[in-house]
Amino acid sequence: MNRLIVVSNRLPFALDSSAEDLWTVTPAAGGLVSAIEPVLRERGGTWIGWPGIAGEIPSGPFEEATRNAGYAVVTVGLTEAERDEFYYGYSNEVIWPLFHDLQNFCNFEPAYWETYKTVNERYAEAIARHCQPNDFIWVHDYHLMNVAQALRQRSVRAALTFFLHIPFPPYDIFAKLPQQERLLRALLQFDLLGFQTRRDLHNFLQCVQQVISDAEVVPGRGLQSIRLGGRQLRVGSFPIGIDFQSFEKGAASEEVARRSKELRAAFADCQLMLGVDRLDYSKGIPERLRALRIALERHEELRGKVVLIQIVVPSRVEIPKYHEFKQRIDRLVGDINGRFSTNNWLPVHYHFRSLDRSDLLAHYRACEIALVTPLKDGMNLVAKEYCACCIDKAGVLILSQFAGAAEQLKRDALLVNPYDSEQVAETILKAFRMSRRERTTRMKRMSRVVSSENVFRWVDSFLQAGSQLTG
Ligand code: ADQ
Repeated sequence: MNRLIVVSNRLPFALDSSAEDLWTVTPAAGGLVSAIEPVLRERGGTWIGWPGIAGEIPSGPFEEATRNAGYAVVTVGLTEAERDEFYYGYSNEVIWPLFHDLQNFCNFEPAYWETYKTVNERYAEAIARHCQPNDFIWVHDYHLMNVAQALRQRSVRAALTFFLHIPFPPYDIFAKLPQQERLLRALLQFDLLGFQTRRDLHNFLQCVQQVISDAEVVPGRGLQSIRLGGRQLRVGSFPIGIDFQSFEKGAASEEVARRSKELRAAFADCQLMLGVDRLDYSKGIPERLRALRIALERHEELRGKVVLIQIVVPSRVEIPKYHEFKQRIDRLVGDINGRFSTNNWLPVHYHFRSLDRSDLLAHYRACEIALVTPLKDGMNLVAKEYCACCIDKAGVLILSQFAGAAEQLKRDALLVNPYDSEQVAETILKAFRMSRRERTTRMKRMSRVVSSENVFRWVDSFLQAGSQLTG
């Protein structure tokens, strides 16, 4: 088995300083980390990334905190200017909005691209320093699309693979990117490219055919191939999943059961609807609130009978656009509550903070309806986590047709166009009225899909596809 080198913008450990010379290192605990860590430990390997703080990285605290990780941890440093232009700039003001079809949010500042390349080269240097010829190198996400190009220039021969966690846009949108050809050619330097859904794969192939005239797409049954300049690379879709058992077990625990019961008791006689999102314009939060406002205006039977618990996790708040965006949400919540609340009923309960895991699970377990309505999303794990935590199997999932998760859950979720507030409003009513029997039938089927197409299977299928490269 080849050693695994995982490369992502952020490491699964965050470094922070609470005071001068007082450093803290906090391990991250997402599904991705819990799926990849066991493989890293078993095969031996290295995780390369940025610890999340600009400027010099003190080696002492980091080495100490990661000594027992079971794999090597290699840090890549960024200056403040690089963080601003590579991370906030090209990654989050160009690629993120464009790849979510939100071209009006893009700032195509030319300097961003230069810094993006410089920083990608730094990641490539770190990989080149730590890899051996037979290593399996797995690069993650949109921050690092130029890494293979930089590695090829350094004559690294190991298998280079890449997974894109966010959507890949259709050609009409991608064509706006000033660096469209350079970026595509850079991606084509990988040996395996993985996308979340067939939609993204299709869009990517369409862009290659339009932009790279010397590339030839060779259709295949599972994986497809692209021939270019005497090389052949593979492309495929690999929908990411969650650690289903850990969510289900957590939600069934006594502590979560107690918290969920308390939550339900606080809203007696109401159906609870849940929204859980990072603060991001791609998540469709204002559109969802507008839909709720229409639903309450038009359907009296919902008044006093439904409550939306909207949790917004602070994210990128230091960017002015995000701050303004938060104010839009604040105003909409204020407007809805101002118009419809009564002495004993508040339609929207809004929390702007992160929740600890049991609290998050208790919310998933307690709410009868989940509103997952991003304008576009690579996958959306919240939708899957909700299904795993639905212990009574009677929850209704209202899901955006533009979330990657819709490809797997479209049969039983209530699919909506998040831009169509009237349709979302009617779907809220439909969910509210849905019989217990129908809810259970649908949720049982969705849970089965989420349980079988879990994150461990995702890792296995990607590594399996990659093993064919060298094998
Ligand atoms: P994200 O855009 O971050 O991920 P998502 O897939 O929904 O979106 O994941 C969010 C994660 O944050 C979930 O695992 C959730 O449990 C956690 N979370 C949400 N609210 C929380 C809260 N209040 N407190 C604590 N934790 C909370 C990107 C892409 C997605 C893709 C993933 C994985 O944008 O489309 O699904 O990567 O590939």
